[in-house]
Amino acid sequence: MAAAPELAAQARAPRKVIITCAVTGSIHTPTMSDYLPITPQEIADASVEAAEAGAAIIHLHARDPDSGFPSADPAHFEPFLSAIKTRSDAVINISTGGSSVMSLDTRLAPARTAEPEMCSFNMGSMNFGTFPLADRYANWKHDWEPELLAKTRDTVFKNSFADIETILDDLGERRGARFEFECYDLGHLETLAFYFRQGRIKAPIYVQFVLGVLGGAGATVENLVHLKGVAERLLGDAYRFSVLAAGTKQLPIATVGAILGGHVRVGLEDSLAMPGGELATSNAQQVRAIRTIIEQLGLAAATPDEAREMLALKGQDAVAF
Ligand code: KMH
Ligand code: ZN
Repeated sequence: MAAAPELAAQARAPRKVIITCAVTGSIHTPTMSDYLPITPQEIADASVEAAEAGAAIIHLHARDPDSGFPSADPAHFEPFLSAIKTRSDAVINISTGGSSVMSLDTRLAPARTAEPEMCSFNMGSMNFGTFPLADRYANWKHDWEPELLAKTRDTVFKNSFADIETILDDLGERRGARFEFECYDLGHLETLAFYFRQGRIKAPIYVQFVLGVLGGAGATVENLVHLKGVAERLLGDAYRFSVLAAGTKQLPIATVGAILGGHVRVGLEDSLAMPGGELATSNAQQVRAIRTIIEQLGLAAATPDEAREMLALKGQDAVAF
């Protein structure tokens, strides 16, 4: 005889949460943290360690190995792309954002060359201000650091409709890339829905709610809930969402994202710190922290292959590196 229902309660299979780790980016500069990966070896090691800690997707930028200056030169990507692919089965997600001072062609070069499973995709032009970060430092390792930060005061991060269509055609149609659609504000979701209705974006649509960038929506629970409501109305069940917050709000806001049914992104690209304000000593430390929270919520970190399944990716064998 079957046991009484309350005795037979089976633990439900935990919802799988995709953890993305963005290991270096183009926002932070070498002076800001000795833990920021700069060289190909450091970027590869940080990526593999993040994957071993539970990240299913690694989001990648490159840097000039000597100066740490943000680079979109495919030659700066190649050494770590092959290393990460050899040492882990993580999904590699190459930035098409590069840095806001780069031309679109420069930004797209690494993804056009490497043909990764995933690319980031910025869904609108915007101000992208990192100049306030300069106020925190008196001395710099490199002259370019304060200069680049100051430049963001009068730089528009350009992502016109023509730019968006170029990325859809070049990387989506022609190279089979799937996208992490970076939505910093409500209008970015409207643009995403426009191209979805045009049939140029296919479900499942992976929306990254990006909060806390100066020029986009602030890193608050209210903004996340509002943006999620807008996405629900515009995209229905065609979308999945992840949450990234810049700065010390990164883990708390990602936690709310997981509670709301989403996936999460962490990494030194967007926050050099842990919630208490102390410097994170590695990307893996942030991955371990959000993974522990996810598991405490009765959820589980998705594997790379589970992420590939959820996001309909083309597979690691279909890349060009
Ligand atoms: N740094 C994040 C706020 C990209 O690389 O294309 C957004 C980002 C964009 O990662
Ligand atoms: Zn990025």
